[in-house]
Parts: sequence; C-alpha cells; structure tokens
Amino acid sequence: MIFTRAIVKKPSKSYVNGLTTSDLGTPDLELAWKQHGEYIEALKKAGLKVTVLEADEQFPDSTFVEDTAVLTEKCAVITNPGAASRNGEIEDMKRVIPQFYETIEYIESPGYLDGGDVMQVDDHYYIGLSARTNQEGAEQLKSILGKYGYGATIVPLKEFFHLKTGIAYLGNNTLVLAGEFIGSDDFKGFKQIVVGKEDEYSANCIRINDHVIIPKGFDTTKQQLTEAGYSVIECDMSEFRKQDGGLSCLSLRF
Ligand code: CIR
Repeated sequence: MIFTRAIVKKPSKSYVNGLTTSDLGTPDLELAWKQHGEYIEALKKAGLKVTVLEADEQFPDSTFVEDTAVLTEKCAVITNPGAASRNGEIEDMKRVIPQFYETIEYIESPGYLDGGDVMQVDDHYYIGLSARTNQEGAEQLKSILGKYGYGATIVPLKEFFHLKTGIAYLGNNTLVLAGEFIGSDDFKGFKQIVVGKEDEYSANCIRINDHVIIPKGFDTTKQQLTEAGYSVIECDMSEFRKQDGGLSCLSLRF
C-alpha cells in the first residue's frame, strides 16, 4: 500500500501521567516534544503529508493516535479502546477522520479494540487479542473488513502488550518479528527478519513507501534492514518508550 498522509497528535502536558508498565522513569516533556517533532520530520522525509492535531490535556495517552482508528484504502474504522482512561480519545477522531474518509465504521461495546493490535499485510489483516482487544472487538473488525473484501486472522497474544509491539510488515512478503512470534505458525509463510530479545523494542518499526523508520539505538536491526535493501531512518523514542509507546503508535498512516 502506498501511503500519502499521516495523522499525529502532540503530547499533552498530562502525558507524564499516562499509563505505563515500564520502570524507565517519568518522561521528560521537553524532550518528548522534541522527539515528536523529529518523528514528524521523519514521516515527511518518507513522503507523507502530516496533519498535526493539537495536544489534548484531558487524555494523557492521546499522542498514541494509532490505537484510536484503523485506516484502510476503502474505509476507516474508529476503534473502541480497551483502556478506560483512553476510551474518550475516539471523540476527537470522530471529528477528524471524516475530513479524510467518507466511509466510517465503528467498533462497539462490548467489543474493545486498540489499533496497535492491528497489522495490515496487503489486503489481509492480523488482529491481536490482548489486554486491550477482546474476542468480540476482533470479530467485529474482522466482519467489517470482510465487507470490503479484506481477510483477517485473529492472533491471541501471550506476552506482548499489543500485536505490533512485536511485529511489523515491510511489504514484499517480509516481516520483522520478535519474541512470541518467532516460529509462530501464523507467520510461517513470510520472509522473516528476526529481532533478538535485546532489540525487541525495534520490532515495532514502520515501513513507509521506500523507507523504514526504526527507533534509534538498535544497530543490529538497522544493519539487518539495511542489508535487506531498505532505506532506514532512525528516530529517538526514549520518552515514548517510557510510556510503553512504540514508533507505530504515534501515527495513523494512510
Ligand atoms: C497505553 O498504555 O495505552 C499507552 N501508554 C501506550 C500505548 C501504545 N500504543 C501502541 O502500542 N499502539
């Protein structure tokens, strides 16, 4: 899929109070804003026109826009985020997404789904079952996607926070994967770039047209991707990692 646009949202001052399971400390806000700016530049360098939404103080995790929608070529799906403190983030998306899409679908309670659990592989989607995405939410998305001719596979997660915490599709039948996805039957038909335990955080990378954006500081992954022929852009993600956020979480690409 060729991407032309992205939506991002600036981190709010309340970002420091967001959800996290990491023990990496409290984010440095100034640095988070700087890194967010560099992330936007990376998206632009990869050729995207970027819509930057203003920070929303009411929702500390709202910079992680990926969880609020699933954007396909044929329709947009507004999700129903599984964390109570984040659920209201979709209200802003209901305002923003119609600027770009005529056809909009919704995940509805008792179905819950975070966009971070959804990976597109051409016209097929993988949907992770996680602490944020339940069977009902995954089934709703699968049936919505089916209406538009897309297939879907539901993948129960064992350890990863979100599906895309540990896997990314690079096009050309190639996946970057780590942890519980190594050796998984669900992904055995793919060419695989395997990321070791130490570098697991870098399995959450994003391919945009000719570029792959990866977090800074993972030289082995950078080398593997460069050797596989990808043009790599690095972004320092330290202040987003502290709140369990990966590269993909910071944008919606379409
Ligand atoms: C949360 O717990 O929801 C945020 N602190 C991090 C969300 C990261 N999003 C993602 O992996 N797609």
